[in-house]
Amino acid sequence: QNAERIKLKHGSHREGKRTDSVMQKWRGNGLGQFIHWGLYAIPGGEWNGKQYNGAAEWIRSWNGIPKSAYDSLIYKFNPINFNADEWASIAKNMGAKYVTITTKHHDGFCLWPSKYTSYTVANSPWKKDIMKPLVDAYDKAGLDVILYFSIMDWNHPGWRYDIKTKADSIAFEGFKKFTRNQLIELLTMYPKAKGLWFDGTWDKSWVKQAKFADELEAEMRKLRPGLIIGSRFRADEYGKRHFDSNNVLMGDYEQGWERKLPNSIADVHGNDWDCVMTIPENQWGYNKAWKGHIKSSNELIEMTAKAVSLGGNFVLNFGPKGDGSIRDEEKKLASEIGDWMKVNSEAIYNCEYSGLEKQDWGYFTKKREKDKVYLIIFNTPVSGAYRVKLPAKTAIAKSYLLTNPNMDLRVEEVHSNEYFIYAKPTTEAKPFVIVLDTKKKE
Ligand code: FHN
Repeated sequence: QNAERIKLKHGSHREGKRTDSVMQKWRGNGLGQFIHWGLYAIPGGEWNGKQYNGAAEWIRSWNGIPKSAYDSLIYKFNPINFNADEWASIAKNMGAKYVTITTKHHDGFCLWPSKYTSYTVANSPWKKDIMKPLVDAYDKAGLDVILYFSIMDWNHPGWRYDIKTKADSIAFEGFKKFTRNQLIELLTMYPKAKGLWFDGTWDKSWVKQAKFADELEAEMRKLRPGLIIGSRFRADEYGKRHFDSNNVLMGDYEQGWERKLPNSIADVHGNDWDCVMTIPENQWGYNKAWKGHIKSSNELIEMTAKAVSLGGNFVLNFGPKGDGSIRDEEKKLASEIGDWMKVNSEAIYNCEYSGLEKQDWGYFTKKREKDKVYLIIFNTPVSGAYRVKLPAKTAIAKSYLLTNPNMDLRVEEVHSNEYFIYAKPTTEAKPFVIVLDTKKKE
């Protein structure tokens, strides 16, 4: 197979999962929080009384707004209700183990006082750095921080969607230097950050920068050993993104699962991955008027369980308001998820794909390096019997409800290595967990 491989200078530089402790920690996180915050939170999806139909953080791209009027929002950025400790405590109480925060979204506005542009918090009425209190607060709460960074920058004069002329090329060279400077600046100013979550990397201009991006990634990794970078950062010299021309993942984990989840383990090709999810259909930044279906805490818990059952992390997005406060709907969902996590997180943290055949009642997860399997139940069978198939040489040592380890559940072997586990249907409409301790068959 190796002989058929294309020789790549700027493809993947590693095959298989990273095995170091930083990545092991990331892999065991299970649940994360995403924060989209910036100037777009001020209009909140509405301009002069008119609703923008797209995602609120894209409102600058709407014909209904003069670009200069949007850019002037910097003079209105004064989030008097911003409280980094409160944000961190909402995330912690939800059960999140890490957070990904927008340092700069596509509009180019920087939540840190970058010295490479004037379009930052430093020149807003707020004046102060936003990233520092956030990094410190989340770190203090025990959550890892990942910095979101959009390569695409609508505010920078050198940004191009494609490079077609000499003038484009000169402008874009300036933009590349600026991008490098900002990234090194972020890593230097916030050394506690564990990784970078890149976005806005799909345009031809950036896809053509295989060598530059590859070298920049190496420089960042050298500066911060252990740094986690997903598959959205760079393309190979043939313009292939996420997976290189030999189909090998580029980066430490697959970043393609946006607002969707894989359905089977085959979909994730043995790689680490995260799924980033919005609460309404597709709104990341604050939108005053959430429309359409708003996900319930049960749906979000199910997505978390499904992600972990297939070896990924689930990252739930929050879009704080322009004044810095978090909307009540998000706080309520976070606390409901947190209530569930407080009882059941043993089946989420440091868990992995179980290797067992999926059953109709819900999702299996398995404790890493242990013979402990969890059944996270979302659909209760009327019979009260939960079907489990185990590999030929494995038997059940003990089976119990996570909330009641002292009471064994009745187990019946209905076929060879196929079991029914009997648990009382719960009267409460909440997902619950059955634990199986397994052992090798004599
Ligand atoms: O365009 C952005 C969008 O606003 C949001 O930031 C999401 C988050 O994954 N990423 C981009 C779309 O892929």
